[in-house]
Amino acid sequence: MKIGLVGFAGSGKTTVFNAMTGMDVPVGFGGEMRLGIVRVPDERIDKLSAVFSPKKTTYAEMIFCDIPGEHGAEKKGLSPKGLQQVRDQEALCLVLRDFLNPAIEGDPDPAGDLEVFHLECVLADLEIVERRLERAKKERAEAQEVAAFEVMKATLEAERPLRMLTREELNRSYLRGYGLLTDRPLLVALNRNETGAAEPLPEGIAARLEELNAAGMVLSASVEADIAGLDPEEQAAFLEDLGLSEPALARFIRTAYGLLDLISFFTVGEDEVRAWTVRRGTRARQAAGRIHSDLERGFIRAEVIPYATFIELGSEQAVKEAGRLQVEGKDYVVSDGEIMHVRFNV
Ligand SMILES: Nc1nc2c(ncn2[C@@H]2O[C@H](COP(=O)(O)OP(=O)(O)OP(=O)(O)O)[C@@H](O)[C@H]2O)c(=O)[nH]1
Ligand SMILES: [Mg+2]
Repeated sequence: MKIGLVGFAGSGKTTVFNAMTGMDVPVGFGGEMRLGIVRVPDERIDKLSAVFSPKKTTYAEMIFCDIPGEHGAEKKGLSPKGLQQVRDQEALCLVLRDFLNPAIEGDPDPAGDLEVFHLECVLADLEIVERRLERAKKERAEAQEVAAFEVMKATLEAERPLRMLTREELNRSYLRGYGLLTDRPLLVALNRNETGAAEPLPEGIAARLEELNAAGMVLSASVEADIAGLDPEEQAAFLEDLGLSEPALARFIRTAYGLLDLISFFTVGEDEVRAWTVRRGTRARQAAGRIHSDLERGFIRAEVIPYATFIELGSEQAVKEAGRLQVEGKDYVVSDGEIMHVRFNV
């Protein structure tokens, strides 16, 4: 999954990025867009790896993309280049500044920034949708496509994001390829000083996020930067002092998984224990395709063991002997935490 950190200049995106990825990109001024890969912590993989002692243990990954804000602009906002970079992301994390930044005039105004960002995305989408609608009409495109763009236009004109529309209201196959911004899943991270790090989201912002169908969380990029170099015990003590139970990365990943409706399944063996990420509702054959296209093409069946069953019985052999190995066909819907062996023939 590719998640883009967006927001206005000086909101703390690069600081968040460094803390999450362990990289050391200079902060305090825009710079270039950067990519960083983060390992998704998963205790289940730790345990499976302890059982199998594989040559290789592979966790799921999340790709963070740090997109610099617009500097020196009259109004705060995203640059055309920034907008283009945002279009390439699967999901967006909007970092809102809720701390005093000496380089930026005035008090922080996260609620105001949220509105500016939202409106900017709405207008950028509206421009594309209006243009496409005009052309569709001129070219006498099929009625359903015209109708879909009419729905999008009306939604955006009401300043509502496209992600609010249900599958019944909007056939998203028409919108593929346009990179519309307000259809992206949105996670808003309110970036605070350490004093506010354990406080919840202000009610006004929480309510607004619900309206926008977006998820939210509070973090303190400076706290995360401070704990990044500590060992786990020191980290825990530091966080506890601030009233926090875990680093922001863990919360961030959970929130993002929920937002994107992602689950993990596992493959195990002496060679490798590995986590794979798919959308909830993915069927066994498609899931097999994540591992290798041959497994999808030549799919015969999947042998499935829920993680809890494996832990309860302790080995694959014990699961088989207890008659608890599930043998499933191509249309079986994979659940979070299932261990899968795909039988295939190409
Ligand atoms: N006090 C405090 N300062 C922070 C926090 N997060 C970031 N900063 C500071 O704010 C300044 C800007 O941070 P950056 O991470 O560079 O901000 P950015 O969003 O990447 O900015 P651009 O890339 O220029 O758009 C730096 O001096 C950071 O040290 C925070 O949580 N608390
Ligand atoms: Mg930056």
